[in-house]
Amino acid sequence: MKQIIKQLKKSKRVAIIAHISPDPDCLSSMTALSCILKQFKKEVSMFVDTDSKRGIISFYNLPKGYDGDINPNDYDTIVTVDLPSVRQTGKHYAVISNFENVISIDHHASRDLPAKYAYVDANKSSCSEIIFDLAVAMRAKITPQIANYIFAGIIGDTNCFQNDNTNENTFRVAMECLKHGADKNNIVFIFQKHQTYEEIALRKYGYDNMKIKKQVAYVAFTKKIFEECGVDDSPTFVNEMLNTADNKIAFMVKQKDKNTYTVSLRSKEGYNVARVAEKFGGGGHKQASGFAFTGALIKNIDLIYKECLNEINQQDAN
Ligand SMILES: [Mn+2]
Repeated sequence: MKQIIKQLKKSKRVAIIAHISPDPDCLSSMTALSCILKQFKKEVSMFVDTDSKRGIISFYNLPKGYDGDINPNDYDTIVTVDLPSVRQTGKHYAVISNFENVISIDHHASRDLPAKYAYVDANKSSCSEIIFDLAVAMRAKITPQIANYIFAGIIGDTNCFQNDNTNENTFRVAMECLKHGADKNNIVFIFQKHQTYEEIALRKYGYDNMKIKKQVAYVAFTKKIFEECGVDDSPTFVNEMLNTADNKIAFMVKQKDKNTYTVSLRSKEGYNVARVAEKFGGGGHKQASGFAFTGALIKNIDLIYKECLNEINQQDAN
């Protein structure tokens, strides 16, 4: 942490990069860190490779150009937040991999992103939780805006303090955020209770089309379905698919392009979906993981289903 702070203090022009399919944690980490660095008179730009304009991204009021390209000559330091893998850098991969001074701040245990300096703490619920400790260590002023961002990131990655990653430190940082002016009710409303009718339409499609076979639940959303419902993404639906007494593993497939799809997996404790994702070139946490594939949808769903069932059968046999 000390070395990261030393490097950040030395920097003058900083680009902060979040991951593709941005979630509250990466957007919160990025925006909170930007506020912190600006207190130290740094020039800061933020970047995330996304087409999404609707949904949570609008909460952050990102300055213009966030979805553009990075000119590496404009910066002396690049900071990646909540970004474990090269695949999740999107179009910024070439810039990051050729840049000398990359700092990574992250909470994912398995990582393949190259960085000169990395601060990784897999015991933290969220990258936002780490950014809070960084702010304190840098003696930054925790403004209500920073407190709001950090609180929102924690709410996102813990699913409102419900996920297994929620621990004592998570509650400590959340408490500090409230002390420093985070608007709890508003954040919980925006991030947990703010469904649009379009999102409800997608959710309805999800429930209508979800298959459950031998305690594995799965569903696929094609681009056509997203367009028909009028939404860009459905990041949390896969969590709901596990909110039943009996489902042990759930996965959700989303079409990105003609033949490319991303897969999000979730499991109940005792079942390891990181192991399933790794078989398809992905990774993540035991209870939450993901990967991408190119090819035929039905055939791949069948392969993924079989691996999930295999994981359940192996664990249940032990
Ligand atoms: Mn995260």
